[in-house]
Amino acid sequence: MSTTEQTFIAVKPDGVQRGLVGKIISRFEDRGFKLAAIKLITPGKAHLEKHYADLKDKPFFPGLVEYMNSGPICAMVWEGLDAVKTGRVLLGATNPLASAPGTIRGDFSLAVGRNVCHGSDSVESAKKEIALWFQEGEVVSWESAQAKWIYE
Ligand code: DAT
Ligand code: MG
Repeated sequence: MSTTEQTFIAVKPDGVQRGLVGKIISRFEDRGFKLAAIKLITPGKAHLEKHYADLKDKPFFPGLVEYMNSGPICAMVWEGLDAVKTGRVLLGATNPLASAPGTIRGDFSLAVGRNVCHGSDSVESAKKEIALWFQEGEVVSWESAQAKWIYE
């Protein structure tokens, strides 16, 4: 089993404005995931349209891009065992009304269009998203002192 799977996690503009960056980081740290990259960024409309290209035909697409473009985003790469799938479990369901309490969306949000965070939905899209949001060298390879206490 690989402990080096990576996922792209972002705190959306509402999460940044609401001061949830630290709390969201803590959920991933507390679970045992390792931070591999982080930056605060306002990447602009074209970049956000590319990020959500799969959804371009949805009626909510223009509003989604406008919302994502409304303030800084905290972009991160988190690494660890089953990071993509388990990362999405930490986020909760897309619609916060269906997100379980204890998840980020289930604890901090109500509306699908203000659901505070993003997480990659597959290993393949994680690779694409990390390449879109981070330059070579911004994703750091390092060994956590905790690893031997987290993994068997
Ligand atoms: P997720 O963010 O859980 O991967 P997604 O990729 O299907 O969900 O959609 C991306 C974002 O688009 C989602 O976080 C919030 C918004 N969105 C999804 N469905 C929506 C809807 N029916 N109405 C408004 N916004 C929606
Ligand atoms: Mg998605």
